[in-house]
Amino acid sequence: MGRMGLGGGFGEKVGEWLLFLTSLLLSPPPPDETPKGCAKGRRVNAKCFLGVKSFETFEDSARLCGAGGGHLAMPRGVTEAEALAAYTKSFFGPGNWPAWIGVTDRHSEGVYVFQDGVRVAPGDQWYRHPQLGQPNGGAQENCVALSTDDGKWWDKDCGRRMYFICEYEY
Ligand SMILES: [Ca+2]
Repeated sequence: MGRMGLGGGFGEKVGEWLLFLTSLLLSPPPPDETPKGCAKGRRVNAKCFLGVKSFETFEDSARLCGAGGGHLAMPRGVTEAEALAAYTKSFFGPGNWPAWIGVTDRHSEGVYVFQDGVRVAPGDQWYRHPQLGQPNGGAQENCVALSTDDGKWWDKDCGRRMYFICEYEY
């Protein structure tokens, strides 16, 4: 095989390569059927929790979750609360961080509701302590964060910047 032959073979290879590249560029990306948050977060029931390691106010956290098609986490009942606590401990750990969830008493002091207006059912979700028992912030603290090591709830000043947890429908 002479020089031309080699050159031709090379040209063919380049041609195949370009065809391959073109096919990559022209073929549509595979459809993303995984709801945002479910690929990386934790699924429980028909939802997925996704922790976000960015320090934001409650309002900005809610906005950021909403931008992805979800909302701040709304753990309902024991199963979801336990799943969320286990997830946040592993995701945000090591260490203990407060992280916003979608619960406030902004509209009526002492009446805690989820972001969709559903009232929080009585339970042992609050941190219990003889002196530091929660909620204890009165009108100064109207948003709820959970501590990432045990999942217990604390009322906090809504303007504080902290990690947060989004929720997406599965
Ligand atoms: Ca309050």
